[in-house]
Amino acid sequence: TDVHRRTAAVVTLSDAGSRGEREDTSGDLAADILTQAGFQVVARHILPDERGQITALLRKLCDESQVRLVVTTGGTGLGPRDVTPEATLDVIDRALPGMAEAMRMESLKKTPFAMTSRQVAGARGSTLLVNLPGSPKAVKECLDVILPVLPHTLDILA
Ligand code: MTE
Ligand code: CU1
Repeated sequence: TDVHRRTAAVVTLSDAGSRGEREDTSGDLAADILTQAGFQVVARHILPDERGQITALLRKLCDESQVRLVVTTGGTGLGPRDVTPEATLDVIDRALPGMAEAMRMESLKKTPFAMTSRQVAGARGSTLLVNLPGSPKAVKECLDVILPVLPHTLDILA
């Protein structure tokens, strides 16, 4: 695939969502914002908070689908089932801690609860993976922080 096409995947991590018991408002919002920003959202998934299932999907999106950007939402807190950061760390080959810290730092100006997300970011091959917290509000706040730097970051990664 053409590495200069701005393709993205949105992956929602939610036990209830994966059972169809909860509308994927956060995934919808992430996809809308990315589309508005010029990305082509080529994949949408909802998975339960299962580390093995998440790592398998993330690897597939990077290695087979070769999307440029994978955005996850949910599963980043300290809930007993939250494993999104661990699954992401399982698959990335280079961490980008500054991007996760920037999202937390800016978000802290809006809510002290921003400090309770363990969200991480990093690269696998030429795909950038970014965790967002699960609420629509957090999705918007965090994407607002990173959108301005995504084009250049993806150019460097390509
Ligand atoms: N980050 C931003 N920008 N805005 C928010 O409202 N909510 C926090 C935090 N990060 C929040 C945020 C809350 S309340 C929680 S519990 C954690 O993200 C983890 O959320 P998650 O487990 O749904 O990923
Ligand atoms: Cu919370």
